[in-house]
Amino acid sequence: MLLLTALLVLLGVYVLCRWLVPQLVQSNATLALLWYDFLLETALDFITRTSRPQRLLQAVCINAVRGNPDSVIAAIDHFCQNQEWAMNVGDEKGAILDSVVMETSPSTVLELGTYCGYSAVRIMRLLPPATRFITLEMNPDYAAVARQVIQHAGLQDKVCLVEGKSADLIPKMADMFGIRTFDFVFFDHWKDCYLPDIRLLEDCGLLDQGSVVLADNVLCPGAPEYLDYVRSSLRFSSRFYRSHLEYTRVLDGLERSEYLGHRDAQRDQ
Ligand code: 72W
Ligand code: MG
Repeated sequence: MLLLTALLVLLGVYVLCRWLVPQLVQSNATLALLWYDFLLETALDFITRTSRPQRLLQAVCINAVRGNPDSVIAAIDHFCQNQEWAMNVGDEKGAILDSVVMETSPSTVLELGTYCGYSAVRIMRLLPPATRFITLEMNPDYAAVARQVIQHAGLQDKVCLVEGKSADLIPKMADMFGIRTFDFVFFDHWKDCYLPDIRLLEDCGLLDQGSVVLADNVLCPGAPEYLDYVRSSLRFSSRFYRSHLEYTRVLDGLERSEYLGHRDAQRDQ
């Protein structure tokens, strides 16, 4: 009897965690954040003694074909749809990212916030080997996972992953890599760093006329000061791509801001 009760309770908890709560939090950003990024992640980290990026890497190693970037992307999306949500740009916004990358056809690319390497793989699979791609990640554990994800996709020779904070590394780009300007920059790190970092890129002269900055999550979690800045600055031409928060129905989107270059009259903008 006791055993039966215990089994029923366990089954109830499983159904709740696996289907009911995920359905309920699908459309509410705050609930989703609380559930996925706090409760579920803390519980699974504790139970499995691994981190979410490590579990994601495990799914890649099991399900993706070595040397096949598309299969790595599919394995991560499948893991995040069916096992655990994670903050990759995801398939829906990923398709917009793909199209902006292809229309820009950059020869130098900078990414801020590698996380597990999903967007790095996504971007680099579209570009020729000669493209310079630099991605910055401040968390050494995430960087280690991303290196293995990128290696699994066979893109390790095309991607340069640098560990450290964007504010420390951006000013060193010219010295470290001999790069003058970036044709394409993808922002997907802490949202309150978007504004200081786009200003830093400008101040360091790393944006050229026609350079495109694409920013994830401008609605959810949101980057309001950044949006105000790029939308009101005369040095940028900015447009919004409406989409949804990765693996959910919560409204989110990407902001594409093209740098129009310095103009003397706008010096004080
Ligand atoms: C950091 C986010 C951060 C990590 C990644 C999304 C170098 C969401 C979100 C999101 C690394 C840096 C963080 C700096 N690396 N990193 C860095 N700042 O980048 C959240 C949601 C969805 N320099 O917070 O180690 N991203 C990314 C979560 C939405 O690897 O991107 O797509 C919800 C839960 C709803 F419910 C931060 C500068 C110091
Ligand atoms: Mg993001």
